[in-house]
Amino acid sequence: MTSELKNYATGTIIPLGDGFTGKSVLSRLIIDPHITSIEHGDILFKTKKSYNIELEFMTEKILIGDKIITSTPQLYIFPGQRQKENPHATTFDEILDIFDCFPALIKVSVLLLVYDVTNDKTLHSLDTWLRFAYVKNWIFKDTLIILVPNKVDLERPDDKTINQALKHINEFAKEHELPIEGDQIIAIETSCVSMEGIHNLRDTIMQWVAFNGIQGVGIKEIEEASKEVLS
Ligand SMILES: Nc1nc2c(ncn2[C@@H]2O[C@H](COP(=O)(O)OP(=O)(O)OP(=O)(O)O)[C@@H](O)[C@H]2O)c(=O)[nH]1
Ligand SMILES: [Mg+2]
Repeated sequence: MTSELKNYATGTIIPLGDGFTGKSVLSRLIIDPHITSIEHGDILFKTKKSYNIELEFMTEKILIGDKIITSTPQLYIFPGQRQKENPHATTFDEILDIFDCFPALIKVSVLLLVYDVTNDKTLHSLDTWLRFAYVKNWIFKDTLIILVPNKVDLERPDDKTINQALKHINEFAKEHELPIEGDQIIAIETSCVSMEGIHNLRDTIMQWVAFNGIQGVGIKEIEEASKEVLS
């Protein structure tokens, strides 16, 4: 059989956080950080408030030991809006009710807890968002939780705030007996304007899914195996 095997890994990524914290823009930038300044401007200024689920994916070949893994994280981006503003504006809960049946929403590889560093309320809301992920049973032994202080171009978050938030998530995980270790809770500061942290966030997700995502072996190996059987 050929040594050129194709190995795949996939995983679900869910950004959670209040409206206007930057979930949609951030997701669009991490799937393709190598964009022109015009495309960057379009993403920043033309991304509309979400009223529906947004689906994105990114794919990259990652070398792990002597194996090349094709890592394909899939992003499911929900609206952050929880209150009904008007009869036509769909909320997070309404959208989730519709898509709850997605098999991909059973276990989450990477949970992004996104807040806006210029708005403390969005930081405090993360407790509710984390509770929500817990109630949905999204967090399992292979989940990485990334706290994402976003919009750091506007204001520098202090380390104390970030460490307290990480401590809070850690304590929540212990209290609720979540099957994750302390090193599965990290923080990556980002700015969708200066692009600070965006490549790091993308690489961290890619690597995590390559190592810990749902693994599969591709057609190439199956083809070669069936040729062997037939010969
Ligand atoms: N200055 C600054 N603005 C940002 C940053 N990230 C996002 N924004 C802006 O913040 C606004 C909200 O971004 P979205 O990505 O639509 O926010 P969202 O979390 O998806 O909001 P909902 O769809 O309502 O849940 C947009 O005007 C973005 O251009 C950032 O890092 N810095
Ligand atoms: Mg959005």
